[in-house]
Amino acid sequence: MEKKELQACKVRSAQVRLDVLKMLKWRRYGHLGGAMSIIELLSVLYTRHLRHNPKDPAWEGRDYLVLSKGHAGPALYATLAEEGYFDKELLFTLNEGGTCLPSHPDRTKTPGVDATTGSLGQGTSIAAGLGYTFRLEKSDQKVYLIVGDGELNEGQCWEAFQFIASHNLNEVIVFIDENKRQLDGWTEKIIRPFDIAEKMRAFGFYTVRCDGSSEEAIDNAIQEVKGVKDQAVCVVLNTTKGQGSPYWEAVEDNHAPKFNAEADAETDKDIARLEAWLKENGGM
Ligand SMILES: Cc1ncc(C[n+]2csc(CCOP(=O)(O)OP(=O)(O)O)c2C)c(N)n1
Ligand SMILES: [Mg+2]
Repeated sequence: MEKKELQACKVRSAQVRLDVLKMLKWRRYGHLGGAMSIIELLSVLYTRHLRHNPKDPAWEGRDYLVLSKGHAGPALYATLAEEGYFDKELLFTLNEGGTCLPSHPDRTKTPGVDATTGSLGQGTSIAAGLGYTFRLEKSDQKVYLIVGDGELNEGQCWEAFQFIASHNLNEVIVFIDENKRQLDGWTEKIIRPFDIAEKMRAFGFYTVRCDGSSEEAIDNAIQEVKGVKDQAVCVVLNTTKGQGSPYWEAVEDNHAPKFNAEADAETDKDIARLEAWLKENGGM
């Protein structure tokens, strides 16, 4: 990736992280940890890979983004707002009655949302079905599927993965956000995940690992798997729950925290730091 493009991705990540923090602080609670850990991935996908048209969200030739870990909706919404799908002010209606931005994505409510998700596991089957359709239609469209590491506890993921691998369905690119925590703690302590990349390889996937906090590493991983022929592909991202906020990374229960005075003060520090960085880097 050229320096200028990398910088554009980093600016996008900072802007989305800023908006996610502002939204959740305003809302007083929300799925912060798992939203923060996919921001760099979304930045790379939307600025460099996804074929889509914010002016025509229902364009039939588009690539699809399936956020199977639907609780990370705020990160997707902030990204879609940056892309111009809707006005940024709408971010501050998150999860309110009548909003078009429910806490979990709903394809009937939000321009740019391609799949209704939130019941963990189900997005993997949706993506498999979309990918198979593109195969049957001989279309070069792609599905970018984002799955959580705790979500892998759902057996449905493995049924869908087996289908994807069995059909060498690399129309679907599977991303696993290995942030090492799920709803109520460390995945290692709740149900041992073992080596996720090795499990995907055993299922027949060409699998690469990358640093999920580095836009450059993510882009390199995507370029690599896009070059693979006749095999299903997967990228396992090494991330941190709460990524990009020293305070929230350190909070033990950062899955869906409620804001209090301490959280407000610490989040304000993150917001000030991100705003200053964006000013220096031409993002604001
Ligand atoms: C079928 C189903 N069971 C339980 C839940 C409740 N739930 C929401 S998020 C979550 C944890 C998911 O962990 P992970 O995939 O690691 O998410 P992340 O760390 O990215 O936030 C759970 C159990 C759900 N949404 N769907
Ligand atoms: Mg997780």
